[in-house]
Amino acid sequence: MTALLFSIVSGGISQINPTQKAYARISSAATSGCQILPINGVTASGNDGNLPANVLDNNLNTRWSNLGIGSWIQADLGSNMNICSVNIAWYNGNTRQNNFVISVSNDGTAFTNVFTGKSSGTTLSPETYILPGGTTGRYVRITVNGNTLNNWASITELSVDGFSSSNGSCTKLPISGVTASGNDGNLPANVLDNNLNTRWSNLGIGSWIKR
Ligand SMILES: [Ca+2]
Ligand SMILES: [Ca+2]
Repeated sequence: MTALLFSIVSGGISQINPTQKAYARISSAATSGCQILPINGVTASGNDGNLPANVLDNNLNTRWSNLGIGSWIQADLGSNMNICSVNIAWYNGNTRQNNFVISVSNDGTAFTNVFTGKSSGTTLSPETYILPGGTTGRYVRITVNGNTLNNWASITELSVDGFSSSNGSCTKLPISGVTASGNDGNLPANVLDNNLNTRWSNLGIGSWIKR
């Protein structure tokens, strides 16, 4: 299921001021039960003393930093997850734009790029980057290819939205057998025979059937 998100970017739309714009985007994040996923830990290609774990402390005043094009930090979700979006708060995010790539991996070795773009350059708050529908992985890596001022990679907070694969698709579970408090000859197993013309029956308040 998808949702159409419609946003007014600046002010309203009017014939008086037709230059104001609106945009729409398709998002699966709004309806698929995406939520913040637990992150087991983070590792990075390096740091300058501002440690990777600083992106998980819910504090915009602490950061991970590393100097150099291609610096990366990656989150371990513990197991394969369906990933909806990645939220990144950038250090000095209101004064410079970062060039970056988001990639995902099942094994921590082979990564697939799922997002390439720039940060807005307008905010210190987390920005949400929506990934293509069907993105799955255990490891989420952000590779920073410099910013508009220098080649530092600096992120203050990182989180990942998604849902576990087991919640994503419900399947019918096998039932090996059923028992009941009693029956009148219409046996409990009749509820498992895919035949609407057979039934389990028992007389009495509190009659029960269980698997
Ligand atoms: Ca922080
Ligand atoms: Ca039946």
